[in-house]
Amino acid sequence: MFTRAIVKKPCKNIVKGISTTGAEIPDYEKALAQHRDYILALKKCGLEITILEADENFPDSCFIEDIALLTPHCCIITNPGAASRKGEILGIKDILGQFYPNVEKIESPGTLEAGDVMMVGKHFCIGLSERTNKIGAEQMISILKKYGMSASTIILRKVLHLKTGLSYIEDNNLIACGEFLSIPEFKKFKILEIPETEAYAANCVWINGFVLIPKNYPVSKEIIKRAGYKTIELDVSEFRKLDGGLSCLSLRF
Ligand code: CIR
Repeated sequence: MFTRAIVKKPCKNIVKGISTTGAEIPDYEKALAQHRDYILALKKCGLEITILEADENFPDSCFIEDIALLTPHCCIITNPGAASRKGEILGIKDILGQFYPNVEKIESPGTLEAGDVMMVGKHFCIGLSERTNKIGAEQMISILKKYGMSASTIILRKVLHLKTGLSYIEDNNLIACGEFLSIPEFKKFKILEIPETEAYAANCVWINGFVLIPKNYPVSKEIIKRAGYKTIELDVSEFRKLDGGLSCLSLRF
């Protein structure tokens, strides 16, 4: 169960955020409204929310998931691989320190973005990506071990972050799409396969029995409902324009 979440409001400079396609610029006002609805959904799932103010210095800073990993036993501030995102961690130590007695840190030359980390109980899968390197993953593994947890790595081929194409929704159910469908390590899970045409919906979030899913992905919604979950649909079109999904918008713990 989760009891809390931390979110960060989108800033006006979100229009300058990193995008692999660059095809569409997010609409700031719309992003703000979508972010407000996201917060309401987290509240509906029973979470108490800490809302951080927007920071115009960091266009991608609303994707707060990437800058820390919050576990039941410790929290770890990351070292984002994207140059424009490295400074997003400034100030986060004081905030996390309000909730965690020990705050750990990934150090250069290690890089890691927590969108590449998926929690499965006491085990963590870490994606090696353009943002998360081997040194960063090794640092993360040894910190987790120190607190009685374990981790393993998976090499990403196509997607930005591990959780772009993968979401663990508890009870041995793993939502997966594309390159993650054939990974031997995941054979032990019940795989809920998201079709390539709805790949964006593979990034969803389990919170206390609810699954937050992006709006307008009917096949995925049906698959998740049939697996026994209550779903909450959210429009995150403006964040999608920057390759961001539902999980990226909060730190849940
Ligand atoms: C970036 O490229 O870093 C942002 N535009 C999107 C980050 C999305 N975060 C995530 O998937 N965990």
